[in-house]
Amino acid sequence: MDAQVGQPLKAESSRNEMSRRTGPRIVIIGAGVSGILAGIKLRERGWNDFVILERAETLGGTWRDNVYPGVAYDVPAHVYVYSFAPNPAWKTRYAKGPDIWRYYHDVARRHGVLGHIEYGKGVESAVFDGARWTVTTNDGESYDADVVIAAAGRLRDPKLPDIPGKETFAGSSFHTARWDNGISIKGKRIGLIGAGSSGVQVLAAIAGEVAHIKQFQRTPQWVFPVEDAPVPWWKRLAFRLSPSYLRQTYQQLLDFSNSRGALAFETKEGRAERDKVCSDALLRIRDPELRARLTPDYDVGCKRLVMSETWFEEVQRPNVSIVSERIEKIEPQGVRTIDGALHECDVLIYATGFDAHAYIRPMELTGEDGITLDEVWSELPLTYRSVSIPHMPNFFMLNGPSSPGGSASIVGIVETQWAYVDQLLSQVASEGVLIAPREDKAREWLAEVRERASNSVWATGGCQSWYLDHTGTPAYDAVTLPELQQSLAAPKMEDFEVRQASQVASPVQ
Ligand code: N01
Repeated sequence: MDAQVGQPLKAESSRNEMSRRTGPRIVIIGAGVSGILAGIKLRERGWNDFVILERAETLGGTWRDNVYPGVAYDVPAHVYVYSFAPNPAWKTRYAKGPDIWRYYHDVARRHGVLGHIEYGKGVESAVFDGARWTVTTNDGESYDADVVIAAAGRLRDPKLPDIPGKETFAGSSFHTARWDNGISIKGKRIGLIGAGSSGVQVLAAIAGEVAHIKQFQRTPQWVFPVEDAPVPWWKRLAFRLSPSYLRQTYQQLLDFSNSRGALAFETKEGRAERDKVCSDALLRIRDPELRARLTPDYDVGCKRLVMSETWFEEVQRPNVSIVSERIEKIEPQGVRTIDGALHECDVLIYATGFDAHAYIRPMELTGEDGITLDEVWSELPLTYRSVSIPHMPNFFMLNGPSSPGGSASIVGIVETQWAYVDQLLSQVASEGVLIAPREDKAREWLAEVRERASNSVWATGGCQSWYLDHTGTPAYDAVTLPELQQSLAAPKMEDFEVRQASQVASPVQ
């Protein structure tokens, strides 16, 4: 009997049962942009024996978690889509968070993925028994699988700063990725810690409705002015009536996005034009003293570039203050800086970013011969081409460690990674094999990635950022999407250990 869609896939199946199934039994971890993609692609293959385990109560990853005022994506909307599901309906040039969430939900629904998702299922462990995986969730449920695909996202776990006294604050406080809509900010005194993309978007969105906002800025960020605008009705109609026009627009934006992504690892001269746009834009800050405090002392692109048009005016409102003094502690009434000043506030917002290096952890992974992920990753998160891990057979990842970074659209990256993983899955299914990368090849590849990234502006630009790992080396591959597509065009099977496992993934009928 086929597995029930949406039901736990935990039965110990016999070889006969497996041969009747439509493809290997697969567990996907996470129902964000990558996990939904994996589900769609498996269904396209006609493989329906999969479940997507999602720890939250709905899908959407980043776009479910980030609902703060002003949340939007700074990659043009018409390219922030799956290549096979263009969207003629975007209302603005840069899509707002809720519209993006609706898009991904809608695509998942149209492609029949919703019924495969089980919610409230935080994966705690995955253990390989020599043939198959057993995946266990936080409610004690177990799922057995021939293949596990981790699509757990990267900027996922909010990072709260280690500031003394946080718990003593008498007002309301929350992280931008855990925005509390039950708390009104209207007319309130706001403390906003952090000046990255989230902090800038929040400030620009709420400055007009609060009594006062103090943004605690440890390091200024370069802000690239990008102007948002509504997509006029006639253009949306044209997109709807002409799929080729919509496709052409997608392609043009993709080319633009690729060239922008590449700026992170171009020479300083190559980046000069963008640097000038950013420094010229700062001249819009009229008060020279404020302008000086908002001017970074590192290279543009070293930290993830912040993009906004409205911020330049909003930050100059009389009810906005930029506080550059270091925070000493948090007290019941507000934030105390090291100059002794107490900045009183009613609501404290942490726009302090994410733990960008957790990857699939805290999930515990035990692979062949009892080798754990902690052992394989004891020095660095060792992967082969970001999609597979030595000693972890038939375990694949999307947007895993060392995936390309920068400002490029993540969708193109995960689609490219999927096309590669898909080729390995074909072999798993047709030959009933276990596939894991060779450790020496993974080490070689990771060394190449780190060498490449060490020449990028992330490493040489003179700043600290979440791009850097604990060794101070960028944890992202400095390649463009076309380069990634080329390198992942076809797996080099000699870089993998492929062995038969008679109990595993019997050839698909
Ligand atoms: O987080 P961040 P984010 N005391 O890590 C400060 C994506 N994103 O949520 O720079 C005081 O960039 C920290 O200061 P410093 C995008 O990829 C995209 O804003 O470390 N300050 C910094 O200012 C982005 O890059 C969109 O000195 C402290 C801030 O907190 C990524 O998410 C929108 C502190 C953290 O900035 C993360 O952005 C939003 C402390 N103890 C997010 N600790 C798009 O539109 C930290 N900070 C695409």
